Amino acid sequence: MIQVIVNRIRLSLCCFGVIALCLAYFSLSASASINADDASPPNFIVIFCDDLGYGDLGCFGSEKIRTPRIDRMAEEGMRLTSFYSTCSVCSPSRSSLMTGCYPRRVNLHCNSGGLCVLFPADRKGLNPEETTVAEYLQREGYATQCIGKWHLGDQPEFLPTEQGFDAYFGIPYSNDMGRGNIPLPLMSDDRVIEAPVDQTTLTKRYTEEAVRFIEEQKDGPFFLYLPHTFPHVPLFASPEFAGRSEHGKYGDAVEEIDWSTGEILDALERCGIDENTFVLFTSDNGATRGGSNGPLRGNKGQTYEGGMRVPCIARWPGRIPEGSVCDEITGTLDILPTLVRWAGGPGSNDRPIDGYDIAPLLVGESDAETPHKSFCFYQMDQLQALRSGPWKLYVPLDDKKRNWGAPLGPAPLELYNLDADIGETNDVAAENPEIVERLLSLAEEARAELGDMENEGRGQRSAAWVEEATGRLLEE
Ligand SMILES: [Ca+2]
Repeated sequence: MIQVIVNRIRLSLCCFGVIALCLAYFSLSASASINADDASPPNFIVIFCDDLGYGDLGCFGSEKIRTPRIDRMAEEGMRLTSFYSTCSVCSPSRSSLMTGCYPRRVNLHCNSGGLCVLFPADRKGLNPEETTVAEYLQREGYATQCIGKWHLGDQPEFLPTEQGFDAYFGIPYSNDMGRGNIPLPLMSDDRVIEAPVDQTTLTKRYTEEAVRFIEEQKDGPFFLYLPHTFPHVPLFASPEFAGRSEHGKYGDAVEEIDWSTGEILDALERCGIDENTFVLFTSDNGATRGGSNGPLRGNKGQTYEGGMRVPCIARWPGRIPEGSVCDEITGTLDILPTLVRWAGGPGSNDRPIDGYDIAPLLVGESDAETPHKSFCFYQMDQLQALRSGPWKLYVPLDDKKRNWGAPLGPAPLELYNLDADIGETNDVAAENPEIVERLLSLAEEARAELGDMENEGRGQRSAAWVEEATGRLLEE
């Protein structure tokens, strides 16, 4: 009984009876002790697609894209149908997966020039003083590897090997960011090994690296973070997949990711570690118009559901109930506290975070509910919406921001019941004044903690900047 958990950390920082909205210490529940009988802590694999939409997998309703391996993964595990990324674009979303915090808390909601993502040779990056999920797991003796697209800073100080990963293989930012004088680099740890990278074989090479890592580390414990390059544009696939999908190049890229997922699951079985490995498959934000967000409104780049609610599948044979569905509010914020607790890590975090341990939901405890009293939807520095239970409120705005181009002008208050109206088509604000009032007060709590526009929140921390940034180039 190595990991019997006895203490319970309060979920929120309470002051004068006011429950802070977003400030969470690792919550610890009885179910966190589910691996109490195991001699070794579990392995973790997080497969993180880039711009994969809510409707782009067979098990989430796609009729065009064939994803038999991911569909089988869902049959063997759980589909999480109200799982959110914290932003509709890459860098902010990834900052949350790594830190368990909303992007504004760690100041990754915009780049050094106020744009919505980091760019090559950006002076800004994820502050090395933040404790990433990989760093927590390293402390617990995990082997850690990042394979794929990083996008949390390309300066040497910000690379994965400085943020808790023993090794790194991948591209440091988006695959459309290759420039004439800085061709898109493929990196091994902190060195460029190919530039421009041959993107057609990226998914295949990521998969080979992942399988090699699993085989080498099969005695565990390990943490594999696999942030795929696709289906972000421009789209590429290996010759074996190019031209195969009914859904064009987009479908080809997703079907190769499906193959990749199967290779990884097969490797777990081959190594005899299937039942001691938790695998999570999800996306960093919703699809562009090239993909599908299923029944959801909007696309990547928006705070509508289609921009931030993402497909998610969790699998851990013997622990996560087969063929189950969880529609409670969960998200990338929760990955860090959940994995760290399962690893037997500390019951409190180094700094305040916004995520919660969602183990009770994942193992299918019958009375488990979302620990999120509310969930915030920010567009860069602007709080635009908030969900609590089935209700999603768009706060009234003088000038609604978007990622690119001029703001959209005034936006009215709107309220949707997502249980009855997942497509956000029927504004029910007028009929529900008390709910509007309650969600507006939750928005005030979020603003006080995380800030809004030029107003700083009391819980915000700093990103990190270098004096002078350089591009990642092949060494001559
Ligand atoms: Ca993305």
